[in-house]
Amino acid sequence: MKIPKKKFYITTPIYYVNDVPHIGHAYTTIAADVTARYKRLNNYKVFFLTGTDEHGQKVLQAARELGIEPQDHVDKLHNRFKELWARLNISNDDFIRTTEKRHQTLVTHILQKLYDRKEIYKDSYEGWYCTPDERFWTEKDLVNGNCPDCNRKVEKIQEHNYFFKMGQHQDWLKKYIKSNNKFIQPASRRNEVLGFLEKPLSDLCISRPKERLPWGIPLPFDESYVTYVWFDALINYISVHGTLEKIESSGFWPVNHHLLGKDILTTHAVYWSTILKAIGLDPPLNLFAHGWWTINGQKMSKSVGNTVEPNILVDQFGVDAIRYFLLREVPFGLDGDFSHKALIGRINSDLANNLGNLLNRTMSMIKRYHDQIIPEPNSRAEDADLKNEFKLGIETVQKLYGDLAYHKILERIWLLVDTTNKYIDTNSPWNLIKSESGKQRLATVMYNTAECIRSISILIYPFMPKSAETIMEQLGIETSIEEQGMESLKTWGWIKSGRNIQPGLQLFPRIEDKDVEKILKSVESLNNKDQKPPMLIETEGICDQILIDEFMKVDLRTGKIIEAEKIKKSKKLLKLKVDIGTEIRQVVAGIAECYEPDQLINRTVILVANLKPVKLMGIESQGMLLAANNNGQIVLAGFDPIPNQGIRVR
Ligand code: ME8
Repeated sequence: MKIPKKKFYITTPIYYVNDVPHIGHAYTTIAADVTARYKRLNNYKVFFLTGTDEHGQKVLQAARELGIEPQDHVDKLHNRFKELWARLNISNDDFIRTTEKRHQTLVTHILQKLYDRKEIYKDSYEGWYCTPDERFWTEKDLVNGNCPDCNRKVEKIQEHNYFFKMGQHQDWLKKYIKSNNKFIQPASRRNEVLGFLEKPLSDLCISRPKERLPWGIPLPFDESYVTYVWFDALINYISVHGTLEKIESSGFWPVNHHLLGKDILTTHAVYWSTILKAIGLDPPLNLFAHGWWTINGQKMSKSVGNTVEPNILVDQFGVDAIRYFLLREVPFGLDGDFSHKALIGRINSDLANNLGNLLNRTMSMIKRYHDQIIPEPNSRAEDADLKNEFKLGIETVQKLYGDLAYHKILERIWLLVDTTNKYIDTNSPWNLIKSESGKQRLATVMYNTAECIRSISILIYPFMPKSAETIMEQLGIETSIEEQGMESLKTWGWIKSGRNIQPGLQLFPRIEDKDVEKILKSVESLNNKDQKPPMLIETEGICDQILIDEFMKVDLRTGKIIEAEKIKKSKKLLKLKVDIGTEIRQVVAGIAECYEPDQLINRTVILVANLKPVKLMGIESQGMLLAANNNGQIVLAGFDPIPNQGIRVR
């Protein structure tokens, strides 16, 4: 009989869809991916969830500024996260969006259930409201009259709202935290939450009047309100599993780890745990609040223009180097300062010199001494110390996963890399080859080295999946890493003799000193380049390759501008009429800062003719003009000589 797999559930926060994804978001998501992959190696059935938080004031405001519907706005924006996760090799099992029906249905159901059970009530409320954070504060919470979280101005608001009876769960929550050491990690953060719970816990305002904020999930019992964005967002962790009944029977609740940054620990530890208590679900088994990445000691922010863009890092250094660096450099739970120099240092020392060099020298020795074939060991009893070192190392790594101590796990794995390099040096295969008795020993040494490298490759797989797979390919092993699993490390000697190895390219090429300055200048300037708000960002690198038929789906036509006028209240947009031979198209183009309407009449342009129409500032746009953004100067694409209208451009 097949034994059902044990289940394991891990999540990241759902990120605000409006933000441009940066290394902070990548950090949490990579950390969750590492644990998800590790658990799969241990034969667990894993559910790994990430997604986007799509309601709230900021999304509405941004969509209004662009003159588009908020739903169209989020439909576009969430892809930036999805695309980045694919690029970073994130193995999430689902991606939830709070504007999806499956999510909204459960939020509505929970609200109605709590309302029917009188856990939600209406009251008049006066408080200080921070619009960017979408949070109410009391007078005593304010710091110098500003929001205690973001230090921005707050407004005094008085209105009727709905409240969730959170305060009644305070004693239960305190007791729960105190009696479950691992519920909140690290311990310092746990103490902070306990400190917060020393003050009386007020009830949670869970509504916003629709007239002030129409973009949210309507309250089922009062349509003139929408749900507070945090009450809505937290439910994502269970809405992904369907109804409350399905969640209980799914085997994925309680969640094993909610990974999050320290910024959102209170909302998870206090709001989320008490909401779960009220609806009768168990609290999460663990909330891990990691530290904060800064850049030169400063908070990353679009307005300062200092966010570190993961795509630029990947273009320059490769995915696995980034994954490795983020988790190796700073203990999970502590703050860290990002520096490209430190990243290059780690690539050169840990990846190129230690691991890369171990693989290269082993491959070249097996090639030279054993015709590229993993030899049969002369004795399977020798080298007990080496085998013991690996056994201990693997056991320690397994224990360290319990506390998500990623940097220690990597440190411990690299001790095994050092052990293997030392084993080679001590045995000096280059001397063993010189005598007949030496050759006997050589076979054992090369076999054991290959097995060490296989073990290391499995251990690094959660952190650097592509590199681990490449190592397996070079060792000539076809069985996938997940199939080999941690189980295959229990006894020494899984690797079979007689396999043909496939030496390949260097895994981690060294970054030469002479190139460092150039690389640093290039990544730093790309990062700082005119960091623009969403939708106006240009991709700097060449996009992924596509096939010709994918390109041919874009219908590009020549067209002549026959009318052009400014749009009231818009600095950027012009309304154009473009003749494309068979019809006249109305196009709203963001070129007003670079072209006067009169200049455009009779100009021949290239129009994307099969783009779904959208509304910009309430005006329908039936196509898009091709243009280049030359350091902020928009230049329309054109022809010389000028062709007729309506011709297809390829
Ligand atoms: O808070 N260093 O979304 P968010 C480390 N939608 N981690 C960072 C970071 C940094 N500088 N910046 C961001 C929200 N993060 C809500 C969550 S969950 C139900 C709703 C990571 O887009 C870190 O995980 O502001 C942090 O908690 C999260 O991004 C905040 O993402």
